[in-house]
Amino acid sequence: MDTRGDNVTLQLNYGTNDGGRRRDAAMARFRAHRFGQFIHWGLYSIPGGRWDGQDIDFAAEFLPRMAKVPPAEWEALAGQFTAEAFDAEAWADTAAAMGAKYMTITTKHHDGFCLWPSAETDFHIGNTPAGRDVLAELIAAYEARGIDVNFYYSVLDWHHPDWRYQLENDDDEAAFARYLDFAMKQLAELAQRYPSVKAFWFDGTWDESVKKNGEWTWQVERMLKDTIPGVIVNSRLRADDHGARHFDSNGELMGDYESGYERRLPEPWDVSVTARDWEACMTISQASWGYHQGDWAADTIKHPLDVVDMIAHCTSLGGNLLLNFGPRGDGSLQPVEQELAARVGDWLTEFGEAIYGCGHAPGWSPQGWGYFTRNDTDGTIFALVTRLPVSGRVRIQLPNGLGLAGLRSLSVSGEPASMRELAESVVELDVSQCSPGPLGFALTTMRLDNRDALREPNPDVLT
Ligand code: JFZ
Repeated sequence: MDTRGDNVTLQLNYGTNDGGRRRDAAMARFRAHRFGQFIHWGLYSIPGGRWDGQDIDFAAEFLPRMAKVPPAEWEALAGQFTAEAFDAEAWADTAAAMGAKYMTITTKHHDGFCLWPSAETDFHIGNTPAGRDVLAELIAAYEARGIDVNFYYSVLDWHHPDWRYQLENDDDEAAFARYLDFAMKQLAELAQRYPSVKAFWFDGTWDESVKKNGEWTWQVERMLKDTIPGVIVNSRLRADDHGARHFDSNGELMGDYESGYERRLPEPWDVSVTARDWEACMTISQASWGYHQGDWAADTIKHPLDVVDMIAHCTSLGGNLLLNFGPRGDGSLQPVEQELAARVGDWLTEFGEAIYGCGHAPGWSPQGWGYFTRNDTDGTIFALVTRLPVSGRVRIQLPNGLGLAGLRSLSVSGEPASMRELAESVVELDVSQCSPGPLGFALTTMRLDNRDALREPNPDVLT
């Protein structure tokens, strides 16, 4: 035990990584991407939230639990997994059109079904009518478009007989040890079979059984990093010696970035999150990750502007946004999701320079109209106006010493948006004479003129 001031630091064998925040090229690449596509696709995509004619709201991938589906009936879905409309090129085209720079796909969700032909179980895509290596197809298609591919893997496994939620006796301990061995072998398989994967996104690690096995989570991280140099691992994998998760018992982040923001974002003023790398994940409907055919899901689809706002919000706080897609059981994409992707992509095509490679602009507080971001390499500051008052006139307090260098807006027709200086460092953006385009008014970027001092790179985020 060593002491720093009044704080006691526990010696941990399975706590945080040595060296703190990663500054290597692979991590810099992940960070600069800022926007990725999440994909939940598996057997649950076939029933799409409906069992025996009944819609189960909330989460399609939880259907086997919520509808209490007998295990044999769930397994039988594998016989219907044809992937007849699956087209890796179409998925990758959609991601590219949206401006996603990476994609994270469910290799195995909680139901235990594997999207690759695993040697460790029969419950995999090789034993379905699809019978193709969809992960290899996706990697080829996405990487051809310059989009990185990452793997989601659920440690929780409803299908494996040795999975345990708790370890109450010796039999549980023995069974769970076999389970962890199985999962380790599956992960080694994934890393060896698909060596270009850039990151692993772990899930299903919240049960007591996993928390008692912090050493295993530490070994998984080591094994993956030994197998794929530079690979990135999220914090959700990890538990320490005492069962602390995400952050170790000394409060230090485990894994390479924090992955706890789920269907929610940090408050816009919570700059404490800029101390580390992080990624939030978000559904397109209100809640479901897997495809849900119910009206409830269709009725809660987010507006493209909601997504744009979230991308700007995350970037302004030095984080990434992972936006989820739920393809249907046959592999086809939902048109509503394709449409949303196209609209978000329109915005990123125009304003991506204020997102990609950008992060927190230190010192600027949120003012309600949107977000400041800063290019991490050259220090350029951007103001992203995503919210306008009904008057169409918004006042922006510019950061001290900055003047306006340029104003651009998208999806506004009629009179161009105008800008005037009300006072030193206070400008008013006026779109009251404009007509909204399909994305409304709230799509304006200002490029701000920096003082020379502000052009220095952010020392926190450069390699
Ligand atoms: C998990 C999964 O159960 C879900 O199906 C989906 O894959 C999602 C991405 O991850 O759901 C979670 C995990 C963590 C929290 C909430 C839901 N959490 O920390 O609040």
